[in-house]
Amino acid sequence: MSLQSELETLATFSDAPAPAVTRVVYSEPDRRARDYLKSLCRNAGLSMREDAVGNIFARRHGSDPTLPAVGTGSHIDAIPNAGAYDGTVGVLGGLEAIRILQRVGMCPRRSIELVIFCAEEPTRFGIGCFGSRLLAGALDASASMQLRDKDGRTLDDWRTAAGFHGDMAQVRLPAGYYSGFVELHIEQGPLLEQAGIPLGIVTAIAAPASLRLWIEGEGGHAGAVLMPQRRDAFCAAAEIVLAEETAAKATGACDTVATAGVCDVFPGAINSIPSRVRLELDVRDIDEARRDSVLAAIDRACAEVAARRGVTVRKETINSDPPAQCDSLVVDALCLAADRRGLGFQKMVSRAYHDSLFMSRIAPTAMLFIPCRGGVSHRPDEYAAPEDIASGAQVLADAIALLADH
Ligand code: HGY
Ligand code: MN
Ligand code: MN
Repeated sequence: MSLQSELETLATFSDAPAPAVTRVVYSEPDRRARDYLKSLCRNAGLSMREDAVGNIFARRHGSDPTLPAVGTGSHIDAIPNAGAYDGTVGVLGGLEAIRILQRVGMCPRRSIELVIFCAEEPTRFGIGCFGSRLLAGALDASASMQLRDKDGRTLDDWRTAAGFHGDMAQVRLPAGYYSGFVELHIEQGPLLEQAGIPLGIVTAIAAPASLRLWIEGEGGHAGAVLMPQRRDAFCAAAEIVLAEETAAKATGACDTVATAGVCDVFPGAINSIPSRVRLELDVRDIDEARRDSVLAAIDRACAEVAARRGVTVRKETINSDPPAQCDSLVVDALCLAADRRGLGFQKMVSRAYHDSLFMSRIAPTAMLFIPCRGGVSHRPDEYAAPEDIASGAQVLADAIALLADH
């Protein structure tokens, strides 16, 4: 079966009708996708393990098992109504890279390990990358047990129902576990396609932050309450969202981005004044201080709007992470590998976050991007061309071979 057909098969494990893909962690499609990938890894002769939260490790042993391995991998979970390539290109491309090296009879000194990270997307528990955060020690095991979905069901409950048991404190990998880590991923932006360049070598990953705001006003009859008496929670929320957008634009840097992707209005009836709103804001920048200036502007806006409109605003910081600088050894291996294949590349930053953002805390890490059509991602029309995926897997294999004999 070809890499392309494996990607197409993987896309069928979904809670949404094709071409959309919805595959939330610990869902039935997630379980079926895991089983499918484990069968592919088994067929490739890899030895496997799963940790207490569901990260999967598939290893090809090197000639010197005492040496730290070279890691590669990505995620298979997909946000609602997403596409077939986000994450999966790095999982199946990583497996293909291992198979390429097997086919050419390369026996590396270092073992090579494919990692299928559990839950890169924030869909279920509101925080992204909880699998790689736990691996890197960026999320405390006991704190992770308190993560809850929007119905209050805990991560611990979900993971045990999905068949994952064991001590969460054992998930964390020891420092030095990998000598290097490389993630293949679609760019999720338009730059490579616009430049007609087949590969992007990532030198830094943006600093993501996400906030949850609860805004409480006073409900009432949409017809009977006069405007001066109103404390409309949704109007207050709208002003805060616009203040977030204004602050992001005001930095003058294209790398500062922000949005409000979640907005729950209560009671949600056309003729009832909103008494309560839950907002979730996402703010990012490659420069942490600039990102934090937007967070500070949001705080000021919350205080000003609350005072003027007579509402209360409660804030929870879901995450506020530093950016990652990729490692020059791994970046150079990717540049050399691309050069040897005669493939053009450009160095670039990643504005999307990835599991590599956390793997970079415990291993020298870099990423390899391939173009995606129109820069589209997190949509059913997300698409990467088979030849770009194949080039990505080949250069990934070559870079891993360099790192595995280093
Ligand atoms: O949101 C992100 O950057 C990633 O796709 N989860
Ligand atoms: Mn994504
Ligand atoms: Mn992704």
